[in-house]
Amino acid sequence: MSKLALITGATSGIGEAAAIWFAKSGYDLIITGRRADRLAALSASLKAAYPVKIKTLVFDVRERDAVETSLNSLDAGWQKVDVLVNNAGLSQGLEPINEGNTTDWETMIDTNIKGLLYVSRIVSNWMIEHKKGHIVNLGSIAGKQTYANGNVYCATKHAVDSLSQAMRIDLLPHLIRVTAIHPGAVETEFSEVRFKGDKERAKKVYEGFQPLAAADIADVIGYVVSCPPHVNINDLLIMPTAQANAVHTFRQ
Ligand code: NDP
Ligand code: 8X3
Repeated sequence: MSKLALITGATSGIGEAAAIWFAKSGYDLIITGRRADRLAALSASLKAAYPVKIKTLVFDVRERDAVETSLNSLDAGWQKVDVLVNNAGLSQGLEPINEGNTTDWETMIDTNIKGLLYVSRIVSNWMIEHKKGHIVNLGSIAGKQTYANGNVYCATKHAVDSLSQAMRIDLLPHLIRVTAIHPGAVETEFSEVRFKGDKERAKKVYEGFQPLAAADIADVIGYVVSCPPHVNINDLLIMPTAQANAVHTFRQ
């Protein structure tokens, strides 16, 4: 029987690359995001390339009712999730705390923390029921280190770090594995979203050094879920070689 992975935020970047890794590795998939057209295109291309079953679910992780209705609409077979990748997330803005846009703050908190919790609550219960499961949370170097003007984004990723520790404890009696993956700079749509469509400013973030690619993180996710059942990678920090930490990047 095929294994099943549920990936939130599969419409671009790390989530999309993870979906490709799982499909290539023979997993059936539930892929989610807000952009229905992208989910449909990804589903079609993966089904054309690999013998996998794919369910697409369109919802905004910030909307608790929508998350619950959408996930609970899955029939019993689709609830037997082996791997949940809590990837949907974003940053909005890069301003000092006294100038921050409060709507941006709410968007980040609602997406990166509350959205992750809404999805995890439902899926962890399925995992408990089926006596199996592995939750992979996308944290960030921003969840290990706070950098100038990163304030609320960094706080949300510190929360992901903390919630990953909490899940590991609370789900321990059920032997559900929980891994937090904390990447440094990965060139995706992340900076374009942070700078609200300003492509030039977004491009500058990755100038002068080789950032990670989304596929690099997908490979790491693939590694952690492929470990034998008695092995859990708790926490992984993965940086571009040219980036020592959140603030020291060697640019040429
Ligand atoms: P992208 O912007 O390329 O992808 C973000 C994904 O999240 C999209 O699929 C988007 O889908 C989804 N998403 C965002 N908001 C919502 C929402 N409200 N409801 C549902 N889905 C949502 O960025 P990345 O791939 O880089 O980011 C993926 C994760 O990795 C994030 O959690 C990010 O914080 C983290 N990360 C990224 C790093 C980087 O440098 N890029 C480094 C460290 C961590 P849609 O818009 O269709 O809803
Ligand atoms: C994304 C990486 O350094 O821009 O989480 O916060 S960073």
